[in-house]
Amino acid sequence: MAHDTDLPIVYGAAYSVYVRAVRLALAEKGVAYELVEIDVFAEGGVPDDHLRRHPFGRIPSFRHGSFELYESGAIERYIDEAFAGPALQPTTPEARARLNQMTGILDNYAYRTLVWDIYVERVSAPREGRATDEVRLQAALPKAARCLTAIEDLMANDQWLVGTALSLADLHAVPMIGYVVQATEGRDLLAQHRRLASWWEGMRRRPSIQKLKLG
Ligand SMILES: N[C@@H](CCC(=O)N[C@@H](CS)C(=O)NCC(=O)O)C(=O)O
Repeated sequence: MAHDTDLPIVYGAAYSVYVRAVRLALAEKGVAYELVEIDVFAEGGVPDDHLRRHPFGRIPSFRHGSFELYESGAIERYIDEAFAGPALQPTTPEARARLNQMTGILDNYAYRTLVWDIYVERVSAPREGRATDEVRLQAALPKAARCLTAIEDLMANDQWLVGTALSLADLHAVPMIGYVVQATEGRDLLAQHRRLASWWEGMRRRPSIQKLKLG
């Protein structure tokens, strides 16, 4: 059970896509929180105390009072429903279904391709002294294009992914798009998706996104 005075805790790392999405939801609700840094890639493996919070050893996990939760989608919905502030989920069944569909597409088809195959290969690998795997990157481009087209085809309008206001779908997508556009190929792909590019221009200016330096 959580009380109004309990400060939520996000366990994770500032670079993580899913930690970022949860932090954006907290920021947009105007909720103060603590970020406890966890190194899931530590040499000795995932720290034991984190495995107790998250049996799959991923980030983020979350605590509010005595209530503990993992899986970013569940955490984002809890944040929206447990705290005051602007609603981050639409009310109609159709728009709510779209929100679930969008986050499903992002998690199941976009995340690996945009972040690992394109951003990590083009931007992080050389930064860490490793050569880009060009075969992996080139193979990812049509898959990434399919993801962006699918998202764009479902977008509610040029401003929001679902519904008529900012929602968890936008916040779930921002960290992935924020990574892929750091690669030349990712910027080119986004430019070929006019409505999504227009959405990104609006999103990247939001204070919550600027504060985490995601835009
Ligand atoms: N389905 C999980 C995915 C979380 C996830 O994959 N997080 C990444 C960081 S963005 C992670 O923990 N990676 C560590 C690993 O793959 O071992 C969620 O939505 O919370």
